[in-house]
Amino acid sequence: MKKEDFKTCSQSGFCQRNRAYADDAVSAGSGFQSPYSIIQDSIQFNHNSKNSHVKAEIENTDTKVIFTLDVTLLQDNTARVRINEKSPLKPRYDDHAKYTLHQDPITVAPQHMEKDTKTGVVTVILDDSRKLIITPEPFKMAFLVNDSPIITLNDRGFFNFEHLRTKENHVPKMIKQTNDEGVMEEQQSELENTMWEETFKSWTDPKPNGPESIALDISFNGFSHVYGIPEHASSLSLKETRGGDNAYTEPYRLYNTDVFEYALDSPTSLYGAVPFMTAHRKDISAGVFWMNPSETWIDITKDKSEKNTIHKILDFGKKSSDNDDTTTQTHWISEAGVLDLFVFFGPTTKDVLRQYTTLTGAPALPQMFAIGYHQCRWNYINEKDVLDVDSKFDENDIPYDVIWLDIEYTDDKKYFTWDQAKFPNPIEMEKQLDHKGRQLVVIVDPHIKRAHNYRICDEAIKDKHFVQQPSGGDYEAWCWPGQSSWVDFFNPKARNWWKSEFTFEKFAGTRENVHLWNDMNEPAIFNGPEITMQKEMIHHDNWEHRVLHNLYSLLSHGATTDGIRERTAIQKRPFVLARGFYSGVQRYGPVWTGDNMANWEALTFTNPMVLTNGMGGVPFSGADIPGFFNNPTPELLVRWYQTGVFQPFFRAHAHIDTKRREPYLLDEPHKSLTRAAIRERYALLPYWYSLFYDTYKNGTPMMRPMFMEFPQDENLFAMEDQFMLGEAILVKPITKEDATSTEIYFSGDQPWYDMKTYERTLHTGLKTVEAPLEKIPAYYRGGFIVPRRERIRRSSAAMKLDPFTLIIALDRKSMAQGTLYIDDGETYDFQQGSYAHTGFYYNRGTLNCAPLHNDVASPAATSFAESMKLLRVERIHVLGLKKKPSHVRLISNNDDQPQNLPFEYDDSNSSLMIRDPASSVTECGWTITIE
Ligand code: NBV
Repeated sequence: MKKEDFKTCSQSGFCQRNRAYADDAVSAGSGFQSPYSIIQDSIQFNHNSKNSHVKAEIENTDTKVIFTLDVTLLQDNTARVRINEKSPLKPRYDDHAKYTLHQDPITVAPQHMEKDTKTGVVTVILDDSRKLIITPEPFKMAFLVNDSPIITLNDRGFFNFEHLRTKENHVPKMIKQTNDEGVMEEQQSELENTMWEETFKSWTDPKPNGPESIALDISFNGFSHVYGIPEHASSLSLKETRGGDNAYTEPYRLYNTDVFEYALDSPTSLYGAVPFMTAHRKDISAGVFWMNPSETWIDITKDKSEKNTIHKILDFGKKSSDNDDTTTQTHWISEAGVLDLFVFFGPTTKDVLRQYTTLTGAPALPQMFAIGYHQCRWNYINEKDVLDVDSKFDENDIPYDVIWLDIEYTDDKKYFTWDQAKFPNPIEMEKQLDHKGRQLVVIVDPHIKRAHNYRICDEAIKDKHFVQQPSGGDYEAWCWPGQSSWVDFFNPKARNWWKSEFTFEKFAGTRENVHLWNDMNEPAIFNGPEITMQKEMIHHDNWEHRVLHNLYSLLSHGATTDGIRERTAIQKRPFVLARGFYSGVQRYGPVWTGDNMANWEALTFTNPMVLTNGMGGVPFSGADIPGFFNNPTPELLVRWYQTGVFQPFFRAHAHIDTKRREPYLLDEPHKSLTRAAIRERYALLPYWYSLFYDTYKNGTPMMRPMFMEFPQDENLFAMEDQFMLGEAILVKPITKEDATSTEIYFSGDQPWYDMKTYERTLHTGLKTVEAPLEKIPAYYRGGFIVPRRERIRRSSAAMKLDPFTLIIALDRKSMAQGTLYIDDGETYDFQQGSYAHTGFYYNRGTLNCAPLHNDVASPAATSFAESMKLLRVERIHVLGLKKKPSHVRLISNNDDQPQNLPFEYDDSNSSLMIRDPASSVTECGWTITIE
C-alpha cells in the first residue's frame, strides 16, 4: 500500500482538531468541564400514546450557540438521539436517513418520563430493567440496564459540534507560546490553518463552509471488547488506537476508498463504511449506530481503572457482577452533517443485530445460484473463452453456477456496450450457459467515458445526470475509460435513468441469466485526492460531496439493484455485487473485500474481515479466492478454497496479470482437493440457504463469531481464526503454510462431530487435531440437525429436485433439532407465503418434523408444500448413537403399518446410517423410530 496517498488523522483538519480537543480535556483532568449544557427551561416532553420525544436545547456556554436535542424511543429496545444546530447559517446535511434507513423508525412510548425540578436530570424509563438518564450540566446521557450504565455519552466531555460560521465571524483559537526571544506571546493555534482551506499532497480543498465537524465520546462501561465498523483489514475484536498493548496509532477511519494493495492489520479505511459498533461482555451486548455518511474517524481506548466518571458523578449504584472493570471508550469524529445516533440495548449480540437491521433493512434473501460457486477472472477474453471454461468445469466434474466478465468485455470501457469483435453474439453465449442452469455476471462501473456518440454519455450530459463542479459544468476526471464523469445517484432523475438502462432493450446483449457487478463505486478516481472525488464537488440539491461521500456507494448499488429487479415482468431477486458500501447495503446484495493478495497473511485476514462485515450488518460477503494479485502456490489455493466453502460469498477471481488458475488446471492432488472443497459447498447449500433465510428474518449473520453462540465464554471474545456457520457447524480454516495439524477451541459441554469421519469429541478448551491438506477442520455441533444434498451435479439449478440427507448430531441427552427452508430459489413469491420451513426434531430415538411456516394453512403455503411434497429425505446419519439399534421404523400418519427401514451401524464412530426413509420434507406426517 502507498501509505502516503492516504491521510492520517493529523493530515485531516477536523480529525486533528477533535483529537486535540480530546487531549486538552484529558490533560486538564478534573479542571475540564464540557461547555455544552442543557437549558433547563427548554426541556419538554412531547408525549402521546404512540410516541414521545424528549426535546431540549443545548447551549455551548463558550460560544453561546444553541443546539436542539431530540431523544426518542423506538420499538425493540432502541433509542435515537439527534442533535442539530438550532439556527444554522444554512441547512446542515440531514437527508442521510431517507437513504440509509429502510423505513421511518417506529417510535414507542416509555413507561415513564420525569424531570427532577432541582437538578434538571431527565429520566426516561423504558421498562422494568432499562432506562436512560440525561444530565444537563454538562450535557451527558447514560443508558442503563438494571441501574448500571452500559453506554454513556459525553462522559469524557469530547462532545464538540462545530457550528457553521462565516470566516469574518470566526474567533480563532489562540495559544500562548514562547517566541524565539523567550517572550511569552499569543499566537493562533496551528489547528486554525486547516479551518478554511486544507491541502493534501497536490490537492487543495477549498472548504467553502469552513469547520463543521461533529464529535462525541461514547463509553461502553464494563466492556473489554467492541466489534464492527467495517471495513478495515483488522482484527475481529477492535484494537485500541491511542496507547495500550498492540495498539494502532491512528483511529479507525471510515471513508470509502480504493486502496491499492491494502495493508493488513491496519485501521486505514477501505472500500466500505458502516458506522455501527457492538460491545459484548458475558451478561450483555449493546450497540451504537452513528448514522453519518461523511468522512469519520473512531478512536478506541480501554480504561482499566476503577469506576468511570459517570458512576462517580451520578452514583448510579451497583455494577453488574459479570462485567469486568474495563471500559471501552470510543471517540467518534465526523466531518459534517448532524448528530444522529441510535443506541441498541440488546441484550444479546443477535438482538443488537436484529435491532440494527430492523432500522437499516433486512438482509436480502439471494437467489439460490448466488450462494453457489462463482468463477471470475479479469478477464475471460471472448465468447469462446467463456464457453471453454464452462465446458472444462463439466469435463472435470466440478460444479459451478456463475461465470463473470470484467471490464474488457466492453467496447473501450463504455459500459452497457459489448466489444463486438470479442463478443459478437452474447445472447447466444448466455443461452448456452442458461441451458446448463448457469448465470453470467457483467461489470458496470459508475464512471462514464466522455465520448461522442456514446449514448449513455450523450444522454447523461443532456439530462444533467453527472456530478457537477462547484463552478458549474460536469465534473470530469480520470478512470479506466480515460476522461470520465460520474453519475449523480442523489439526483432522482439520474437514478431512474440509470435503472432504466438495465432493461433488456437498452442493455442489448443481456437476458435474464445476466446479473451485475458494480466496481469502483467508492467512487474510485485515479487522479482524485486519495483516489476518490474532491469533496467540494456538487450533488443534487447543491450538496457537497463532503457531506455524503460514503452514501455514494450505497446509492449506486441500490440503483443498479432496482434496475435489475425491475427489468422483468415477474420480478426476480437481483444479484448485484458491489465493492464500496455503507449501512443499508445488506438490502441490496453482496460485497467483497476487494483487491487482496495471494498470500497466507491475506487468507488469514479473510476470517476477521468477513466476520466483521457480519457484525456490521453486512452478512453476505467474501474475499477473492485465492487472492487477486500474484500467483498462489497450489497449497495456498487449496486452503483458500477450503476456507471459502464456509464464507458466504464464494467467488474465485484473479488479476489480469496472473496465470490462469481455474481449478481444473491444477495438478493432482490439488485438483481433486479443490473439486472436493467446491462439492462440499454444494452439499451444504440447503443448510446455507436456510441460514440466509434466518438472516433475512433476524439479521443474524450466517458466518458468525464463536462468542455469538457461546456468549458466556470469555476465551472466545477475541477469537477470529475459527467461527460458527449458523448454530450447527464449527470451522477452523487452515491459513498456515505446511500445516498438518491445528488447535481448535471447543466451547460448551456438548459433543462435537468431525464432519468427515463423524468421530465424536467431548472436550472443552483447546485440542490439537489433524489437518493434512485434504482436511478442512470442521465439526457438527451436538444438539443440531444439518440438511445436505449429496448428489453431485453441475450447478445448483440441477439440484433443485434432489433429495436430502439429514445429519443428526446428538447432544448428551440424545436430542437434536434443525431446520430446512425451501422456496422457488428466485422470485419474491416467498414473501407471499410460497415456501416451506420445516423443523426437524430428534428426541431419544424418535425423529419427526413440524412446519415452522408462519401461516401454514394459507393457500400459498399449502400449495407450495403440495407442489414440493415429493422432495424427500434419502438418507439420515445419526451421530453419537451409543449402541446399534435392532429396528428402525417409519410410521406414516396415513398408514398405521410401520415400515422397517434398512440401516447400517458403524461401531468405530457410533454412527447410524438410515437408508431411503423417503419421508417428505414439506409434509410432516411421519415419524421415524430407532429402537
Ligand atoms: O475491473 C478490474 C478490477 C477488478 O478485477 C477488481 O475486482 C476490482 O476490485 N478493478 C478492481 C479495477 C482495478 C484493479 C487494479
